[in-house]
Amino acid sequence: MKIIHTADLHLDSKLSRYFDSAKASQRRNELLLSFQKMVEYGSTVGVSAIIIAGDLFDVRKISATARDAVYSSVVNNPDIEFFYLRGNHDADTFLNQITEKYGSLPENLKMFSGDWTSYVHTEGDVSVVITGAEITKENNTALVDSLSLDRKRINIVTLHGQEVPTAGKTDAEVIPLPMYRDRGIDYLALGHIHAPKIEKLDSRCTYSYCGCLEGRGFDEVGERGFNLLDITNDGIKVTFVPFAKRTVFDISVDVSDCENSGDVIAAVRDFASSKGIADKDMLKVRLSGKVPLDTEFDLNYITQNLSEEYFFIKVLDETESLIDFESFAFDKSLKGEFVRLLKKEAEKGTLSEEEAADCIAMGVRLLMGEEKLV
Ligand SMILES: [Mn+2]
Repeated sequence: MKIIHTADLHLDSKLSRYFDSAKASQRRNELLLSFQKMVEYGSTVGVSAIIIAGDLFDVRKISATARDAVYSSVVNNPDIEFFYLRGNHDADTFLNQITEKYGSLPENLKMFSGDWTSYVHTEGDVSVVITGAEITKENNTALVDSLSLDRKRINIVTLHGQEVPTAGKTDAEVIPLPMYRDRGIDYLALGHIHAPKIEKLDSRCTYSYCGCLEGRGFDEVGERGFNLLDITNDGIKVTFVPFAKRTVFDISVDVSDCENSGDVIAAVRDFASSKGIADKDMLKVRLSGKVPLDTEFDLNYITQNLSEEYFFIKVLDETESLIDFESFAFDKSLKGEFVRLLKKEAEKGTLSEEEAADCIAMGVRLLMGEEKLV
């Protein structure tokens, strides 16, 4: 038996932090398409269930496009049972709207509530019990005490919340993970944390945050996808399947040897390709290293050039200025006077060496008439 474990799709995310409205709309469609393609993939490899461990939607007000596409994916795949556990981002909008528009929920869409609900899911001679409960601030600490599983069955438990080491009183949606040890769980299908992780909880149980299906911003760097469970009566094999259309990267490129903006562009390009970063990807580039004070990098020009090559790029200048004090020692200009003054302040201890270097870099750039000051 094969089961997909997915979570945190965040369909209809606004995505306005980095993208203009056209790009945000494109990316929103891509999130939806990835969901549809994952279901198609499941159908192709013979998956009999898809567990959505929360945050299918991002916002209360969902688009008709996303609503209808998700509905169609469910009804057009009657051989797959969809186990949809709502997360902190999910509202009742989707369920209410499809009930209103289509008359009822699809038969193969199984829902959960604030109490434990179990479904027996069978295919051939393999039968699993899928149990889940939606965590709220009212039930978050008591929930684990009321979990009762038949240890003779293959048990999958699904939850959406932040893993925490102990069960303290809190308003947040938390999962006191150690309390789920030795409860007869074979696989704990979690949602809420967007970075994928697969670990053992006890000798019997594997727990996993499968992560979000697509990275949306620079807090979601790295591979994204879903988990594919291969279940026999001997056990559960868990495989992470990378599936995102685009990957988000955050890289640091040493530009110490670059003399101008063109060199920086070439250095970023070389570094990105050495890391296997493709033009469809999104990247944040931190320029690092030490560059001479009189070297001028034009961040706007660099960004615009590289924007032609990647889906999205953000360039930050994190370089340090190399200041050759000797070269200013006899400089009769205002610049030389300024550097000598600050150097003296640093020697007196009025300014730390770092502060003096920052002031010198900023001041000298200003005096040289550079467009960008920071
Ligand atoms: Mn969440």
